[in-house]
Amino acid sequence: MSMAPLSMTALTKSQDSVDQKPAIAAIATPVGEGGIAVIRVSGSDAFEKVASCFRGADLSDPNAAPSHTVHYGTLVTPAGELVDEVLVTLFRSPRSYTGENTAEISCHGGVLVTQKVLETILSAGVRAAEPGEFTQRAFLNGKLDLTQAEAVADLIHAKSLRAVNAAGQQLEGRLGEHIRRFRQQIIDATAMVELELDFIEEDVEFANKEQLRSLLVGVMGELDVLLDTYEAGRLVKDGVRTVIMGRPNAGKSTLLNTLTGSDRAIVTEIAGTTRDTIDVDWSYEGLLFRLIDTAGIRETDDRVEAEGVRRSKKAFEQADLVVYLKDLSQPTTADELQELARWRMDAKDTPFLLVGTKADLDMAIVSGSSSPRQEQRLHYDLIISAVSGENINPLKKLMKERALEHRDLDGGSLLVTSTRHRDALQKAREHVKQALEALDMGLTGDLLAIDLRAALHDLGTVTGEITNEDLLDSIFSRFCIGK
Ligand SMILES: Nc1nc2c(ncn2[C@@H]2O[C@H](COP(=O)(O)OP(=O)(O)OP(=O)(O)O)[C@@H](O)[C@H]2O)c(=O)[nH]1
Ligand SMILES: [Mg+2]
Repeated sequence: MSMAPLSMTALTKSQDSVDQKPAIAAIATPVGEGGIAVIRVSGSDAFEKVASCFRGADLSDPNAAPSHTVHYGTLVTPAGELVDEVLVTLFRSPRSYTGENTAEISCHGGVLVTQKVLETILSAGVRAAEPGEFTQRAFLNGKLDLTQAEAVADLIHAKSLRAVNAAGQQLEGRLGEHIRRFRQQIIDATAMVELELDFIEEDVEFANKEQLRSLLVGVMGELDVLLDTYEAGRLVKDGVRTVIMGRPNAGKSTLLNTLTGSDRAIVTEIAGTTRDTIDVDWSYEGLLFRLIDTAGIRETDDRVEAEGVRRSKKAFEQADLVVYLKDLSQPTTADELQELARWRMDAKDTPFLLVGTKADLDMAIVSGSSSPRQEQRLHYDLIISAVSGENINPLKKLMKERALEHRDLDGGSLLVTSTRHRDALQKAREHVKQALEALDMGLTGDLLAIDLRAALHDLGTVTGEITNEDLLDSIFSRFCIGK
């Protein structure tokens, strides 16, 4: 008996040739006023369409307009009306981003003139591109694997240098290479199993059971190493969700403003000023923090404030880092001590910083209104003052240190940054584990092969060897139009 070949279902990607698809067009630069704007046109008939409204070299003639050349001319409407002076850069298939014939029209960078250029191209019978459609075509034409296509969007949306680096590595294809290596190892394992299946009637034991076992153990170990990077990868890509919390008037909003150098949050001496959580992105030494200022926690009859407190608690539950502020000018009550102990406990493994604020004021402990015994039970990580600036830089350093503690992150390592990849890798790992168990239990090769095929399938979904319309739609809808 021999197994069916390792063919994959729902394989929509063309491997070798470029699909002949009609041209699409979009503005590739941000909407706004600038020196120039770029309109991108891609598709098998892109050059003919652009040529029909271009006065200059014959762009559809490969001799007059070879690949990777730039042509000056004017763009005109079908009625012959001048639209703009433009430069058209040509990339002939397959030597382009999408793999198709692509023209990039550089025009003057005004909002209306750019729109008019696009409309002129559309009036020549070109369809407006959907978000991410150029990159989707690049993927379907085998120019990029799916991890690389996703990295393009990550790079565009990156809000910190580390996120840029992580996306850059993925764009280079490092994740894809890893996955293809895993797949090859599993294909090798499947081949060993199939060999055994060929001889099953003759009751041949795995000649190479140990070899198969060590191969699978190796793959599982490497999958674990990659999966372990997800926690750091998520922080790098999405930012460290940092919740600033504490009692009303502790100085939370002041700290948010001080860290970000803005006046984003309203600060007053009235306890209960902040009613809703406020998120501000803040990048420090290449790491993105998503700072969340919360409503001060207290019992209240005010319905708006109570809702604010509920939101503060929710933010706390989702935090990657908690910065709890305690106003040092106020005595620490026994209630507050208990409350603090509870927050610490509820934070579980989430790093928790206890920070004393308003160090510039007379401390309650000094003025005698708080008992030294109570204060001694509080171990402040730092004591700061937003007014004098005392310890603000050390606080930034400490926040970064604690956020990355136990989250392996050295600059050069490859990170899994997407939940989609993490989920697929986890599933693949589970199937490899089941195959190993089947092997150890002495189950037959056909059962083992089922698990191995499932693992191959899951890995294939990461790089896009296996894909379907829904998955592609959900990935490319995250892109901007023109990419
Ligand atoms: N002297 C001094 N005053 C501060 C400091 N930080 C904040 N304050 C003052 O303390 C008061 C409360 O500050 P906020 O930042 O609004 O406090 P909060 O924790 O956001 O308060 P709620 O939003 O009401 O929960 C304001 O009058 C601030 O100017 C500090 O470091 N030193
Ligand atoms: Mg506030």
